[in-house]
Amino acid sequence: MDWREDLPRAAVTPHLRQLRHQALEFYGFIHFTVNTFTDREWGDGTESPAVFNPSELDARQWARALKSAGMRGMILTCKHHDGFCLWPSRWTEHSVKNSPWKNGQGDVVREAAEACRTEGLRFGVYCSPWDRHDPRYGQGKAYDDYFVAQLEELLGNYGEIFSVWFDGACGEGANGKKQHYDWERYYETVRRLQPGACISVCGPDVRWCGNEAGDTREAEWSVVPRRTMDTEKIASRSQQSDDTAFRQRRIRAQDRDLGSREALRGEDDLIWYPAEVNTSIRPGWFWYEAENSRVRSAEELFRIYVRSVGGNATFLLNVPPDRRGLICGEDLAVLRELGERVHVLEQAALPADAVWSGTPGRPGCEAGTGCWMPPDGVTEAELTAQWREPQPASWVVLQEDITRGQRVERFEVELCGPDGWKKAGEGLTVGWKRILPAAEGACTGIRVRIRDSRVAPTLKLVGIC
Ligand code: FUL
Repeated sequence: MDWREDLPRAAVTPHLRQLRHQALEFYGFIHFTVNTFTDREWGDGTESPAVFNPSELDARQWARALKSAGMRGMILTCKHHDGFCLWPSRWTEHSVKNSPWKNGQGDVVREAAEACRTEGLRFGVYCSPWDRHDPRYGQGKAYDDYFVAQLEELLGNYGEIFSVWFDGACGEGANGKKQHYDWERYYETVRRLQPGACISVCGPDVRWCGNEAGDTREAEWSVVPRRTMDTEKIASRSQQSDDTAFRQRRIRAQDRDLGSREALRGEDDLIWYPAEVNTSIRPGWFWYEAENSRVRSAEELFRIYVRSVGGNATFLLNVPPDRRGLICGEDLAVLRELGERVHVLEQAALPADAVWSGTPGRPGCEAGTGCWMPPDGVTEAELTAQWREPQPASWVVLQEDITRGQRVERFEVELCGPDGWKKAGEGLTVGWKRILPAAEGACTGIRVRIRDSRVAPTLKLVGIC
């Protein structure tokens, strides 16, 4: 195929806010609300604010715990489906202001935002469109007005926000209330108040990966057809299981292939819409005493990290505080151990004396300059680095320069060990980052063979650790 046919696909690039979001790689979800005190996953909105009374809430402890795992941000469930607000909203009585916590004078959103700033994390807000408490839900504009007024509080009063997470869940069922959200108005509100924030999941900037278990795709493409983002369908997914048109739609967040050449054939409206993998450290999203013994191991979470961050997605890991308002010891230990492993991966590099050879880069984009890129028309290429002192390699880390789009479609990696060159791994996409296990004791060279690429490939990092 003539490489020029791939130009439009390779020409789709991230917005600056998406690029900054991708660079965060790993950040935490904090699910905390009345559910923490009632042992429910979905509150029904009838909970009394009186149940919300954490005895030792310490958002600094949350921030430190997330940081210890190598996370760079925190997203707080400011309002979950039950409608209870963790900040003293002017627009409802259903909030912390009517709880016994701090005699109604507290503001969890403020404490979390400040803790993030102090600990050097970015802060994001989850605000559920589905609201089971507010009577305006289902009344069209009256609810939209309420929701937008709440967004204005969250986005106007708590400093810089990096993510506004719009959940698509709705369990109203066929005979339940129907609210047709005014998404355009919600998005306009976010852009106006927080132009640097990404609108995630039911939004145009970051795509739900399609499951909540931590599963990832073998090939995760950030360039997908615009119709992948059909908010009305995503938002009502749990209401529409009987909707045949919905089931027959060719593109769903869950589909295995959203962006290969085959998937994009005939699609001429493409967008940059990168994936986020979200899952919980425990079986539930909220804390339950009974699940203290079911915290996932650092090893399992690290595997998800490698496949998500190292598979061109971001990783949002939920860590729910308990009734004290603290993250428990079990979770803290796992996060610390996970952080030690993540830290190793962040050191991936090559020895300073590495000498490059292989397909020459175009002028200004030679190997070793921070971004190698051969001339136009070169879609198969190889790049080799060799050095003197043998270096242990448990992992290989590759990165494309995604400011030039996502290009690599198939690659192989070889390492030069004591017995010469041996294949260490292979893959399809690279994108922001690809992390591959490499069981090579000590090596003196690495070779990346690009077998196929949409227009000339780029590599901004080739590293081992
Ligand atoms: C889902 C919600 O229904 C869960 O309660 C949780 O908040 C999860 C992150 O998203 O859609």
